[in-house]
Amino acid sequence: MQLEQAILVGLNINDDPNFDNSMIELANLAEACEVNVIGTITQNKEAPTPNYYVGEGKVQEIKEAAVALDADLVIFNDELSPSHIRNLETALEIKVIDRTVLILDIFARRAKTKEAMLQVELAQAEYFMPRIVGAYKYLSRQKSGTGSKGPGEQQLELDRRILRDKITKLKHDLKDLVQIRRTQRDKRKKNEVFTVALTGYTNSGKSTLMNSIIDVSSTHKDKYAFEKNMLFATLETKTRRIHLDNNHIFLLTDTVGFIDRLPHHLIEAFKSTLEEISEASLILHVIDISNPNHENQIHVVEDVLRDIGVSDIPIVHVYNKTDLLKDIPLNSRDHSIFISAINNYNVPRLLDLIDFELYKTITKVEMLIPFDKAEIYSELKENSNVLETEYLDNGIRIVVELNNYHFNKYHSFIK
Ligand SMILES: Nc1nc2c(ncn2[C@@H]2O[C@H](COP(=O)(O)OP(=O)(O)OP(=O)(O)O)[C@@H](O)[C@H]2O)c(=O)[nH]1
Ligand SMILES: [Mg+2]
Repeated sequence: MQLEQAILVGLNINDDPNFDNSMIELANLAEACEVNVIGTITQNKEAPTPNYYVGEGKVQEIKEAAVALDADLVIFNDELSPSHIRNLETALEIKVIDRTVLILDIFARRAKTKEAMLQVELAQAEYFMPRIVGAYKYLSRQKSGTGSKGPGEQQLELDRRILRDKITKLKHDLKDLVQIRRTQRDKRKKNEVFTVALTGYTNSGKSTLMNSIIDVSSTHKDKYAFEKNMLFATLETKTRRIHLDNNHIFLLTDTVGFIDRLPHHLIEAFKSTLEEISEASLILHVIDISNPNHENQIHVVEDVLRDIGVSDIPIVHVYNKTDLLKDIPLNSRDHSIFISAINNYNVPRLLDLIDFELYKTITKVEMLIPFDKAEIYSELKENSNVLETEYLDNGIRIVVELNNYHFNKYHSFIK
C-alpha cells in the first residue's frame, strides 16, 4: 500500500515552550496513522486568524510546498473549526485534516471491543457532524485515506439528518453496554473490594506496570495486558484481582492513556471507561520520567482527571522508566515513587505503598458470628483478611482485619 504523504503545519502561539515537542508528537500520531511526513511548516503568532487559522502568506507557502513535494494532505496541529477546514481546502486544493482526526483515526484502528468501537464511532460522528460539508466535498473526490478509515467512514457520505440518527442510535447502543459495566462495578462496590486505577500519558508504561505488579505479587501469573511501544496501545479497560503476600486484595484497572489536546468528543464518548478512574479508591499516575516532556504530560493528565471529575481520590505519582536515566533520583516527595516496570525495580515497594494507602483505615478486631449468620463469615473470608478462625458452641470466633465499611456494617458482632 502506498503511504499518504503529508505536510505538518503548526502555529506557535505566544512562544509556547511545549511547541517543538507537540510537533514531534504530531509526527508520531501521523506515523501511527500510516502517513509519511514529508515537510513541516510553522508560524509564530499570538492567535489563529479567523479565515485560515494561519496567516494568508503562510497559506501561499503551504500551497507551494504541497505542489513542490507532491503532498496528499496537510495536517494541522490543532482542532480546526468547520470554516477553517472549508477555507483551507478551497485555498490549498488539497485534503486538510487536524490533530483531532489523527487521534480519532488511531482510536478507530485500535478499538477491539464492541464498546470501544461504538465509543470511537460516536466521537467521530460528533466531530464530523458540523464538518460534514467540507468532508463531503473531499470525499467525493477520493474515498480513502487517513481520517476516513475506521468505523466512521460510511457516515461521511450521508447527510446531516442521517448522521444525527446514527448518533442517537450509537448513544442508545452504548447505554446498554454502559449499564452492564455499571452493574459489574456496583457489585464490586457492594463487596467493597478496593479498586486501584492506572492512569497516565499514553506510552508511559501503564500496561507494563500492570504486568509487573502481577509478576511481583502473589497473584496467579498469566500476563494479559497489551503493552506495546505505540500510541494508545490500550483502549479497553482491563481489571485484575491482585493478591498481596499478606492476603490483602485489591482490583487493578488498566485503561486508556491520555494525550495533549485529547479531543473532547473522545472524552465524552469514553466517559463510561473513564468512570473506572473516577470511582477508584486510589489512582496510580504513571509518568515516563525518561521523556524530556514529562512535566507537561503530568499537567495534561491532571487536566483530564479534573475534567472527568476526579477530585478527592488519593494519587500516587509513579515515575517509571528509571532504567533509562543515568542516575535514579531518590524519592523526595510524598506520594511518589521511582520505578522501572520493565525490570520490576522498586515495584515491591510500590505494592507496599498501595497496601498502606488502601488498608490504613483497617482495624484488627475479634468477632463472634452466630452460626445462622454464617454468610457473614463467608463474605469476610472472601474480602477481608481473616487471621484466626475457631468454631465455638455459640458461633464462629474470628480475628479479622476490617476496613471502615465492614467495621460499620458488622460492629454488633465485634467482641
Ligand atoms: N525502558 C523502559 N521501557 C518501558 C518501561 N515501562 C514500559 N516501557 C516501554 O514503554 C512502551 C509503552 O508501554 P505500555 O505499557 O504499552 O504503555 P501504556 O502506558 O500502557 O500505553 P498506552 O496503552 O498506549 O496508553 C513499551 O515499549 C514498553 O516496553 C520501563 O520501565 N523502562
Ligand atoms: Mg496500555
